[in-house]
Amino acid sequence: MQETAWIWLNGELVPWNDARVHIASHGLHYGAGVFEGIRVYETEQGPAVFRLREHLERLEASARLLYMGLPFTPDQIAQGCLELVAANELDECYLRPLAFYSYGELGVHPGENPVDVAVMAWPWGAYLGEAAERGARLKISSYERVGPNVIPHAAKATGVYLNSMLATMEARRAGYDEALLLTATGSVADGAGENVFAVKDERLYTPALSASILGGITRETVTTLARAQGLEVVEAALLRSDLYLADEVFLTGTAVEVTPVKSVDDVELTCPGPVTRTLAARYQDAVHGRLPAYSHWLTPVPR
Ligand code: PPE
Repeated sequence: MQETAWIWLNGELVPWNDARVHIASHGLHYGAGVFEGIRVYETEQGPAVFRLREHLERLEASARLLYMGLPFTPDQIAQGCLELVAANELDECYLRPLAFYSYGELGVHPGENPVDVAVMAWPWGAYLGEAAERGARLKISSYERVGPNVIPHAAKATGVYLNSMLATMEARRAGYDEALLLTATGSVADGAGENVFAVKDERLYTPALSASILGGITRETVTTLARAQGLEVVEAALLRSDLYLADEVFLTGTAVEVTPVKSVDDVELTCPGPVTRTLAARYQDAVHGRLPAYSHWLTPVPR
C-alpha cells in the first residue's frame, strides 16, 4: 500500500510508522473490531468525502452490535477524517476508520479493555485491478456467507472478513477475480467485498438486507440514481441461476465503485451492458460533484 504521512489515532495525528498497537490487543486475537471504507474524490470545489455521515453512522451501528461503546462520536471521527485528508494533502484517497477492543486483558470477553479508534488515508486505485475495465469473473464460493445468527452481518466487523478472505482466496486460486457468497439456504448474498445487482428486462434486482448482506452505501446510492432515471429496482431473493440468465450483472461498493461482471461461474454475460454503463457513469458524476441534486452526499475537505 502507498504510505502517507499521518494517521489519526485516538484523536491525534501521529506519523504513519508510529501508529502501533500492543501484540496483546484483544481485537488482534479475536477479530473484535469494526471498520469503514470511505472514498474521497476530487471535485470542482476541491476534495470531498462521499457520504461521510452515512459511513460513520454505520460504524457506530456496527460497534453497537458488538456491544462496543465508541469513545468518539461520529461527528468527532468525521472531523478526524477531514483533518487527516488535509494533513496528508490528498486530493483523492480511501479512508479506513477502524475501532477495536484494545490492550487490557485477554480472554474472549473483552471486559473493561479500552476501545482504540484510528483512521487511515491513502490512495487506493481499482479494487479488482484490471477486472474494473474488462469486467469481473465471479465464482460462487463454496463458503457460505455468515448468517445472522453467526455474526450480525449488518455489522461491518473485522472478524466477519475471515469469511470474505477465505472466499476470495478460493476464487483467486481457481483463476477468478472475485467470490460471490450464497446464504445457508442458497440465495445470493454479496461478494467478498461488494454488493451485487442483476439486470433483467431493464429492471434491477438486488438481494434484500435479510439475505445476510452488508447494507452497502453504494448499493443505496446506485438504487437512488437508478430510480431517478426511471428504472425499477426490486429487492429480491436471487438464485445463482438468476445471475446466469441475467442480461447484465454488476458489483457495487466503495472500493469497487460500479464494476461490470463478465461472467459468473464461466457463464458469459453482456459486459459492460448498457444499464451498467449508464449507472457507472452516473455514479462517477455523483461522487465527483457533477450532479447538483446530490451535492448533499459530499462533504468538502477544508484546506
Ligand atoms: N458487501 C461487503 C461484504 C463489503 O465488504 C462491502 C464493502 C460492501 C458489500 C459494499 O458496501 P459499501 O462500501 O457501503 O457500498 N467493502 C469494502 C472493501 C473491503 C476491503 O477492505 O477489501 C469497501 O468497498 O470499502
